[in-house]
Amino acid sequence: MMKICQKLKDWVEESARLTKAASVHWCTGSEQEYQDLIRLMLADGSLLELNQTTHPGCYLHRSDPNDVARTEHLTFVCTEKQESAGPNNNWMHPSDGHQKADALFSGCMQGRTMYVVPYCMGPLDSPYARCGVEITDSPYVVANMKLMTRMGDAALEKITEDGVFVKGLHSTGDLKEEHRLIMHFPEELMINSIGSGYGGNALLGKKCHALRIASYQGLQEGWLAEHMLIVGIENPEGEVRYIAAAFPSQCGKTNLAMLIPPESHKGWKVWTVGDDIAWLHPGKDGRLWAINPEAGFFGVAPGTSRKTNPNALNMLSRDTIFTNVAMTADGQPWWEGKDDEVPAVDWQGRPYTPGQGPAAHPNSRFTVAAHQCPSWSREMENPEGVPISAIVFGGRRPSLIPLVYESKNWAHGVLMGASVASETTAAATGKVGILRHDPMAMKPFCGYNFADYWRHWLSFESVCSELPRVFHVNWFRQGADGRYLWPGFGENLRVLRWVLDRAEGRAEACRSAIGLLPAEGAISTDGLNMRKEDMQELCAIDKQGWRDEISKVRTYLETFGVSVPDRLREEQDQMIDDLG
Ligand code: OXD
Ligand code: MN
Repeated sequence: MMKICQKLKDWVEESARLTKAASVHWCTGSEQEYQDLIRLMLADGSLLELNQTTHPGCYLHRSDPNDVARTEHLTFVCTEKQESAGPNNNWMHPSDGHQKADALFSGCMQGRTMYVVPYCMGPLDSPYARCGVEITDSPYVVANMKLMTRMGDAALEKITEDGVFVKGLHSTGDLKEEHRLIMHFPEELMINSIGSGYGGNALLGKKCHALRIASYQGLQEGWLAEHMLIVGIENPEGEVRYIAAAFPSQCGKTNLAMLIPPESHKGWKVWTVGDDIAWLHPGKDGRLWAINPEAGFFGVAPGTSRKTNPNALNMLSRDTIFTNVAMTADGQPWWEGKDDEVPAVDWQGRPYTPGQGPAAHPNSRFTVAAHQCPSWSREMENPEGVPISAIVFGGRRPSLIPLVYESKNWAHGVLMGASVASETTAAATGKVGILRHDPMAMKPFCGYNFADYWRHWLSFESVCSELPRVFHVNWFRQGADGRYLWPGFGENLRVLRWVLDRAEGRAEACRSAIGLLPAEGAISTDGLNMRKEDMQELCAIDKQGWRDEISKVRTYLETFGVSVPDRLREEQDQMIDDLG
C-alpha cells in the first residue's frame, strides 16, 4: 500500500473508533473494485439488474421512500460566527454541530464496512483541482463516487503530496428524518452527513464539497464555485466559444449542456464540458476560466427523451446507475416523458397502474461517467479549463422575464444573478411550483453569507481585465393561454448565438431600463413557425411588472442587512429611474 499522510490516517482511525465500523476498506478506484461492489449490492438486493441486452452494465437502486431529494431544512453551515453563514443558511455553532453529529455517528457502522474514498474534484493535474476523502458505509455511494469523481489511488497520491483535503464523513444511519443532518464546517474543511443515502446529501464530492465548501475556499483564495453548466459552441468555421450558465435545479441544465443543434444550424456543434458545477478563476490573460470539478453526471431522468436530449439517452444505454426510475416488463429503465411504453413496476417496485401517480419518482436520477456522453468535450480534462465568453443566468419564470437580455455592466450582471428567482421543483423536498429567490441558483449551495458572496463577485471587476458578458434567459415564458411561447431545447441555440455574438460585439441590441434586449430580427425565428407577436411578447417590457419585480428583489436583498454591497442598490436605483 502506498504512503498515506498522517492526518488522513489519524482521521480514518478516529472515525472507525467513533462509528465502530467492523472493517475498513481503502478504495483504489479500480474497475475490479467497482464490479465487486456491484456484485455485493446485487447480492444484498440494494441494486437490481436492468436488462443487460439493451442496457449492459446498467442497474437500478431504489432509495428509501422518505429519502428521495436534498433536505435543505436539515442542511447546516457551522461557522464560529453566525453572520459568516448568513441568512441564506441554517446555522449551528461548530461545537454544537460536532456534538450533535458525533452523537448520531456513534456506533452507526457496527457490523458494517467503512469505505475510505479518496477523490479529486477537477483534472488531477490541474492547479485548480481540490481533493477530498469521503468515509461512508454505503457501497452505493462508493459506486456513484467512482462515476462522478476522479476516485482512488491517483487522488490519494495527490492528497499525500499536498497534505490538504476536505474530510467528509457519511453514514446512511437509520434513514429516519429526525436522525438526518447534513453539516458543513467550512472553517475546518469538513462535512458530516448522516441519515440519508440520496445523491446531493450523500455523494459528498458534489453539492457539499464542490459547492458549499468550495465556495468558501473560493472566497479565501480568489475564485468562484458556481452551480453552472459549461458548454462549448462551435460555429461552422470551427471556432469554439464557451458559456457558463446557472439555473436552479431541474431547469434543464443537463439538456442545455448536451444540446443538439437543430436542422437549421448545419455545421454547428455543441460540446459538453460540465452540466452542474463550474469553478471559475481569473486567468493570466485577464479572462475568466472554468473547470468542471466533476467527472460524471447525476442527472434528472424524467423528461429525458429522444426529442429533449438524445445525447443523454444515448449515454444512458450502458454502464449507468439509475435511482428511483420505473421499469418495463423486460427490465428496461423507464420514466415519464421517455417514450410511449407503459412500465410494469413503479419506482418503489409496485405494479404500475396508470393514473395512480408517476411511475418514476419526479426526482429520479441517472449516474454516468461524463466520457460516455456523445458531446463530451476533451477540454473537460484540460488542467487550465476553458475561457468563458458569457455567463448566463436563468430561472423557471412563466411571466414577465424576457427570453433573453444582457446586463449593462458587470455590477448590473451581478445584480441580475442576485435577482434570479424560479419556481421550485422536485429536486428538493417541499412544495413544487412556488416562486422562490435563488440568487445565482446558489440558494441551497452557497457555503457563506450571500452579502459577502455578492461582494466577492463584484471584486472580479478589478481582477479580470476581460470579464465575460452577463445575460439572463427564460425558456419557460407562457402566454395568457398557458402555452410556452418559446420552443426551447435545441432551438435555444438561436438565443446562445445572439449571446455569443454580443460577447464578440457583433449582434444588435436595444437599450432598455432593465438591460440590453435583442433588436428585432437579431434572433432568427426562420423555420420555427412562431407567431410574430409571440417573439414580441417574449422581448417586451411590462414597466409596472418590472417595478414590482425590482421592489420584491430589493426587499429580499435587504434581508441580508447592511452588508449588502451598495453597488447592487445603485444598480437597482438606476433601473427604477430608467423605468420612469
Ligand atoms: C442537483 C440539484 O442534483 O441541483 O444537481 O439538485
Ligand atoms: Mn444541480
